Amino acid sequence: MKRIIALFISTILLLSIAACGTFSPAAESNTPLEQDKVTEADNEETDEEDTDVLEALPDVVITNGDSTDGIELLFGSVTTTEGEYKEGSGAFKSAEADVKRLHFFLNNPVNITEYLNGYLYLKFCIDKPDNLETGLIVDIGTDSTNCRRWLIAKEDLKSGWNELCLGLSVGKYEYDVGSPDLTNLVYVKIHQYVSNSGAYKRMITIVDDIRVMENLPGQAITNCDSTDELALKHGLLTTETREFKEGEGAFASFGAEIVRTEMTLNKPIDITEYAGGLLHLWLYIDNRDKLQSSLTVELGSDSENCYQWTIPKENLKNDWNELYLDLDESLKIEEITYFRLLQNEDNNENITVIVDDIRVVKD
Ligand SMILES: [Ca+2]
Ligand SMILES: [Ca+2]
Repeated sequence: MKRIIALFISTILLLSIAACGTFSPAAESNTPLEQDKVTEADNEETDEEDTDVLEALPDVVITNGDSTDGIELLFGSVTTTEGEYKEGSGAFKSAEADVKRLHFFLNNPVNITEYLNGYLYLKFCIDKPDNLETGLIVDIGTDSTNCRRWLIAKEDLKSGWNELCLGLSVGKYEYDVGSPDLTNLVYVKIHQYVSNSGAYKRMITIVDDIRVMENLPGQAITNCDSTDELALKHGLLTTETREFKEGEGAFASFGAEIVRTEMTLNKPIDITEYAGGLLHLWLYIDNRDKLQSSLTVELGSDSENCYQWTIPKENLKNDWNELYLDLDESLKIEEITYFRLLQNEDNNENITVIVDDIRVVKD
């Protein structure tokens, strides 16, 4: 049997946000590479897949953090120290005990109105997330009283580098302050989310590679927004607020079930270029203690030919969990038509389990 159990599981949890990949500077290479492909295809015959690529908008880079060219930097400074940037040659760093973490204006406004179903992406490093009082606020827009705002709980940041993909559409944790002009985005500020202004603790924060992108990185298996391209054999589509993490829906399973989600895709998805990468998914569970031991995730062509991961209940929290699971290179599974999430025991307990944004990304 072509199976493995991958023990690695990391739960980078971004409560307030859509989703995010642990890919390395892949974001900056995605669009140019894909555009190259389109150009080549256009010279020959454009097939269906290439037409999809053609529709992707290029990322809008707000700053690569390498310098202050084109930027009026009001808080933070450029670091070029090895290990203190993730992309290019530098990033914006702050090491003060201050409510502000990064604040700048762009000299040349950017228009992001075509990306409002997309994502604000940034690489964010923090040495001591526990030194935040509550969390972070990320603002972009016109000025401090006219901006789109995201709230990020400190529990959803890990010590070290985090990759944040903040959904640009307005939701529970993302909303407008005033009336930001997103045709002329000039203002970016990252600051602490505090309930009362006290003495701020010292911490180091670094921000690199801030960009706006239309699509999440990697290759979607399904965004779980509809059942158009697949047969959902266990679970059902939900579009209730708070019951999805990305887009407009997710696949939910309520009550006592062993198999929580099972689907077969109408068309195989080629993941060859993601061998050795990661499977990403959002997984919600309302009460992990009602599991006897664990959940299993399967991805492949069927239950006999698949990657398989066992996730102990201790590795989950009672909320949304963002999972990144290793795609073992040696398995050589190239085409995906099958996904399943199941409990490892039948404990006859009523549990709610939801999955969203199933996607493969590069490591
Ligand atoms: Ca950089
Ligand atoms: Ca979704």
